[in-house]
Amino acid sequence: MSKIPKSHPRYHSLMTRELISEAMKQGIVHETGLIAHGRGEAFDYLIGETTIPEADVAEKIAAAALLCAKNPVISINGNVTALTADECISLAKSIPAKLEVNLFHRTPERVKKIAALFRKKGVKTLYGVHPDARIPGLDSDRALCEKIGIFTADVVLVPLEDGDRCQALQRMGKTVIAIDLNPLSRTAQTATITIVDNVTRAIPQIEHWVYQLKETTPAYRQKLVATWDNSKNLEKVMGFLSKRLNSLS
Ligand code: PTJ
Repeated sequence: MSKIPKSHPRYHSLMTRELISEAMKQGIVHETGLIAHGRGEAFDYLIGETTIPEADVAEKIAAAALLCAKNPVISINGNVTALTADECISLAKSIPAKLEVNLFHRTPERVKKIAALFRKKGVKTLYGVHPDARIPGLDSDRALCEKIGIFTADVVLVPLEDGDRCQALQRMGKTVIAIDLNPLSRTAQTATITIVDNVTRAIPQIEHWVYQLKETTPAYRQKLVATWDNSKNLEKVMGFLSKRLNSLS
């Protein structure tokens, strides 16, 4: 990794870039993952590189949905592995939830490398390595999944998703929690719960809420999920963005 001085005003952002770039060299992140990261960075800049209140409330509802679920699954891709493997493992333990590898640019080599990394970090079962089911209506390899994992999951957390699978999972009747810095993306627009935040901040914050909400009753958590209005929250995110841009101009 390149040496970035800690005093650099963009230290955190540059270090994150280094992580993504290193993971691409190792064959974990697909080269288009760099482009996706750049798009994410641009939106993160616009929201002020912080968890905005609208994201925090969505993270709370996401935690409630994951705790209410019978078979919750966290979907893992290249970028998520590079940026938040430890945080996803920790979140999965706190719920508890399954971790399933699901790649848009799927190759046996990438799956193997990602599985090896999770194994090294102590994960005994990473689902999706040997898929035995397909998500209906999807032609890409994103459709490949595991019967006891994503295929039968009632709640799926999909950090950094492409819109097609998000819609296909919705058609299967699942609750889809998406983390996407772009509030205009198809994923953001179609998910059941959309978190407009950086995955590096969102995953630990969902875990924070998991522990807070474990102190409440199942009825309270169910009510939080049932009364969630995703469109309204997305409207508020857009309101936040336009206010922020106006205040800066
Ligand atoms: O590892 P694979 O093969 O499954 O491929 C993963 C990528 C990310 C390449 C693939 O899913 C893809 O092409 O995604 P998209 O369609 O480019 O969408 C990625 C979305 O994630 C974009 O809307 C970005 O704004 C957003 N994004 C990028 N980085 C972050 C992010 N959202 C949250 N946190 C980030 N760090």
